[in-house]
Amino acid sequence: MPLPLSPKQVRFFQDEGYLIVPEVFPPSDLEPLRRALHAEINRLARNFQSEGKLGELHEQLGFDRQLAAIQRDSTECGEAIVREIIGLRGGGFYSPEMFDLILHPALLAMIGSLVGAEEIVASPYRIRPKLPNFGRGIVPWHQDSGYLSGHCDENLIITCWVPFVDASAGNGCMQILPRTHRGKVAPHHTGGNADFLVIKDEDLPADPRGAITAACPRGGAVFMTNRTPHCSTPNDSNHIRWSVDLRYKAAEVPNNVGVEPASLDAAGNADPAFYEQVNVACYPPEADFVVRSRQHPERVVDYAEYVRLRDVYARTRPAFAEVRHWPPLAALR
Ligand SMILES: O=C(O)CCC(=O)C(=O)O
Repeated sequence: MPLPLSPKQVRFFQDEGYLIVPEVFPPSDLEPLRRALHAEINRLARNFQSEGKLGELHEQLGFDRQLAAIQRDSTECGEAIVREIIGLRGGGFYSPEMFDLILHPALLAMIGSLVGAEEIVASPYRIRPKLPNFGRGIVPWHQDSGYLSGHCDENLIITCWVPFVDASAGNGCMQILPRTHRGKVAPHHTGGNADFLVIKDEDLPADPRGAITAACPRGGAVFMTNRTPHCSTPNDSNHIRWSVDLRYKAAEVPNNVGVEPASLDAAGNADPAFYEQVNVACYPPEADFVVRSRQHPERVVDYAEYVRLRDVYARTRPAFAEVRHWPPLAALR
């Protein structure tokens, strides 16, 4: 029986805005996903090889190093594979093994301690292959709410960051500003490193203790709130810092469960007031889906439905994608 978080861990999360649990599941539970990702990298690399764009596949280097070697040989192929894996707006890598991780009973037991054990909705995730010395992997200071619609600022959305390798300062784990998650969402700007959003230093919520380094071993997870400022630093190691950031929330938090994107009125969606009136998802471009429901167990998605939802959102590219506008960094310089 998977264990929920202890009351002490829950209190720590509530006070600090984050929690690192070094042992959520045995590290071997990640092997099927690591193998599936490795197979996908080989598939994409072989395609480039057959097009004459890539010489060596570097398969023998294994999951932790292969993509970095491909990137060294061909920036074009390396970056294309990274983009394909991360994806945006419904794209990105997915597989039964990825789905199994999202529904991992040990993770859901802990998420249940933070958002309520009965009803849990999962939101879009990002897999991040942070290559060694790869500038685009450095994520500037932000709160995840910066990426979400403003009507969800006061809601709790859990980021559950799961490394596929031991993550440390050396390979570019996250930095987190503790005890700063209760205020308003800080102003963000577009045009940060690699086009990520960024909070300028002077706008970062202050905490006398400064940032913590969120090192986390494989098999563990870092839990954060959507208003917890965090960033991630360069990978100075010789291997890839693989991770995924999963997102979960209670069923009461705005979501698009059961909403087929084509059913929303595009004209209405152009009006910001629209978002005040209806239960629009916190991140409308991608599908939310039920992963636990005591009241309506039939609503818990299976893999086929999960794939269908991802696909329909990716194809529809809803007109209501842009719900929050931040000023560009450059304009303020
Ligand atoms: O994985 C990283 O390097 C950054 C993750 C992040 O910023 C996030 O999960 O919001």
